[in-house]
Amino acid sequence: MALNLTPMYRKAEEVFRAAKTTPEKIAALEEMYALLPKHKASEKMQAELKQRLSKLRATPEPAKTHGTVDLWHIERHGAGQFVLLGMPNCGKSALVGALTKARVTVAAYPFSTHAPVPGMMPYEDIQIQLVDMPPLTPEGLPPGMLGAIKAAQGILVCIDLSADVLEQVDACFGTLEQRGVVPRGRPVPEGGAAMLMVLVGTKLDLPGAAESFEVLKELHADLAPMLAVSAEAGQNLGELPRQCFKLLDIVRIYSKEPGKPIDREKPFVLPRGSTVLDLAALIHKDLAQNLKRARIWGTNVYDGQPAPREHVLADRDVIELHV
Ligand SMILES: Nc1nc2c(ncn2[C@@H]2O[C@H](COP(=O)(O)OP(=O)(O)OP(=O)(O)O)[C@@H](O)[C@H]2O)c(=O)[nH]1
Ligand SMILES: [Mg+2]
Repeated sequence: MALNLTPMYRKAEEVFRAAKTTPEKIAALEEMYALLPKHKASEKMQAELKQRLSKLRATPEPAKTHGTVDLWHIERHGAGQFVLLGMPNCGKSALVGALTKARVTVAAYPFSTHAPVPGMMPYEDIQIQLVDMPPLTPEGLPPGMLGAIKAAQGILVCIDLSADVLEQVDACFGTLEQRGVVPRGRPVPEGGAAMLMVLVGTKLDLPGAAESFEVLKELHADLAPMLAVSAEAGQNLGELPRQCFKLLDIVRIYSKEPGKPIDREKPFVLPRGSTVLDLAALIHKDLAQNLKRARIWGTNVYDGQPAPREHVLADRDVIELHV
């Protein structure tokens, strides 16, 4: 059987030949892979392309330190940062695309994401940062990726519910554990990191997905909190930010200037257990030093009750600080 390569494929091949840098070569090879007719006669070529891609990904451009941006450094924004990890093609980018305004690449072929892409996911009146990541592979992680994972607070471990779920769970959690990344609450190996983790079953709209999710819940209930979603059908997407918020264990506090209305636009976000003094310090260090008294509107208090500096704040409390 002939390969029947299309003119578009030939064009992508030309682009590959002209490519100078590794990312350019990777992008061109991905295009070639996407445009290669998928049939029996092209199987050898598909395998070759995949092999060339893995090789290129394993030998990225040398890290540049001067005047360039470190791709793997994702500045934290919002109330918390979660990275999405999972096997190739499991639906990470589609999920980030559905929950944020980030410009992600969603593609029917594996390895379509090769650098982190951050986006902000709204939850009620705050935002939580999601970071789309390249896939985990048996060959290992690209240099820089482990650092980016550990720098986040949490991981959304994405498991494609339309594929072999148990295999993916072993591969994903195994890859992380080998590198010292464990769920919070477990002993942390030296140099490792304890992280918030959620197991997110993806592609819930596909046949058999709901049943696979039940299997996961039955066999791996102790691994991490779990939820099943579909980025494409929009199933359960509201549950994901709620779960992230719950795990972050934070409180939202609104400030009120004396004699002025409450600023409900942008809450301050603090770890649960924070006090009035912590809030003052977060707003400005001088404010903490000069704080004379505070009043509080919220949970388990009467409106405008005086609050001592060590008063522990509850989610959605309103605080008026006097200096
Ligand atoms: N039916 C269905 N298909 C989905 C869903 N989410 C993603 N897909 C499809 O799965 C394929 C892979 O999606 P991506 O989001 O690119 O997967 P990825 O995990 O980012 O892939 P890599 O970046 O290569 O690791 C695409 O063809 C998507 O259209 C979903 O919820 N339902
Ligand atoms: Mg992707």
